[in-house]
Amino acid sequence: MSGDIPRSRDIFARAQEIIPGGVNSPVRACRQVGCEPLFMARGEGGRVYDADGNEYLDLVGSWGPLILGHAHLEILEAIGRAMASGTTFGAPTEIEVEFAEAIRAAMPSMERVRAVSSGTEATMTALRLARGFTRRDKILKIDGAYHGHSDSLLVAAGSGAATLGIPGSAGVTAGAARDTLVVPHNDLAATEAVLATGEIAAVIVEAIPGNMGCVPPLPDYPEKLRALTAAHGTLLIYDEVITGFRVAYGGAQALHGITPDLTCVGKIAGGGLPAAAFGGRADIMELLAPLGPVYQAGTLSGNPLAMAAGLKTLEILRRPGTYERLDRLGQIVAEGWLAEARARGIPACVNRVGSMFTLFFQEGPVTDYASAKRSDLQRFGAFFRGMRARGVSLPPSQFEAAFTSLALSDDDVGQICEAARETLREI
Ligand code: KE4
Repeated sequence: MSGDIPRSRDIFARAQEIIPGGVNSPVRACRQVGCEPLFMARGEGGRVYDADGNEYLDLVGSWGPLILGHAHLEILEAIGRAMASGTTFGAPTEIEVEFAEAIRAAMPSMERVRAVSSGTEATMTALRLARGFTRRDKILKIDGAYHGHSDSLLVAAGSGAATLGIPGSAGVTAGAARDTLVVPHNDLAATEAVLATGEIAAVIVEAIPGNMGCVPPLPDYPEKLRALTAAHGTLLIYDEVITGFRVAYGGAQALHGITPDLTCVGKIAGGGLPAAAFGGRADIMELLAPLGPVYQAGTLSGNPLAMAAGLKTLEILRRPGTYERLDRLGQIVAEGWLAEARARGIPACVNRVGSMFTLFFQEGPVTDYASAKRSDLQRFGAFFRGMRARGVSLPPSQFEAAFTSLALSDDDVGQICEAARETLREI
């Protein structure tokens, strides 16, 4: 059981005096689950330790990047070696070429690759490229999908099936939202109706959504979406910031067997440091400055330390047995939780792809954002708090995916299932 958190509380009080909400990213504030955030002090393998020294088995993995766990020695050594030569040059370096080559080797659809510092930059620029290439202004996103916080993607679904976007955040202008249309996940009919206008530059999808909770595409969706976009001259953008190197070394596009026009990767690709990338068809990517008229830039793009961390992570992930192990760990936890919930007559269902999964507190099935929102958020909050009290750190939202890392042992996942058994008994 984890102990009290006086130091975390003190730091949180201080943090709130200067950082809005006391956090540098909103979801870390744990507001949906009715408790204060823990201030973490260190991580080691499959565990994190808060400022009060309490230990937690970690199923957040920094929201995906830490597929190998915390403070992996080989990654720390790779960063250390890179650091010995300096941290950034504002000039091209060889390691950026190695990184781009490794990304393309994993995902051949990425014929050309540009590195950036966050998933937001990657998706924002992929959309700008799509508009520049097709000379169309409108884009289509999926209700409940999150692609980072650029204006045209912070758009909520209006009412009805295929709707003109409305600002999903204060500060997003009607103009910025106007060119973004929104349709439900897994709804090919609504998607086709929008594409048939011939006005859509691109459809951007989370290849396997994680931001409504884990909600995989229905079996025929990827292939039909690919055909629909091609038929209407609309580019298909696979946002693989979560799924890239997570669900398979080649990402969801490898599982789906389809070739997107553009792909965005991040999180795991940076190995725990700030790096992301976008890439795709050469004829599209070569519109990018300095070759073409679509501008994009970044002071720390391709940062050598982040490249080193990302390259080492990818090297380790290529080792035999990696994804079988990740899938097994995810399966044991997800199925263990579901069995315990069912044994207690608690309405629950699980969506899982490999080592990313979500336990929804409802009968299910959960196939889109509207169905995900029918989950019992009170019960999820109680589950989150009970698991935290038993030393297991979960993403603080029903609408996020949990991740098992390679650093978890069989005993660790046994401990996680035992904590769930006890927690589900009490909620
Ligand atoms: P960043 O700008 O946060 O690096 O990436 C944005 C992004 C893009 N695409 C997908 C599919 C993503 O999931 C994300 C970011 N994910 C969130 C939560 N799942 C990161 C956590 C946070 O916002 O603090």
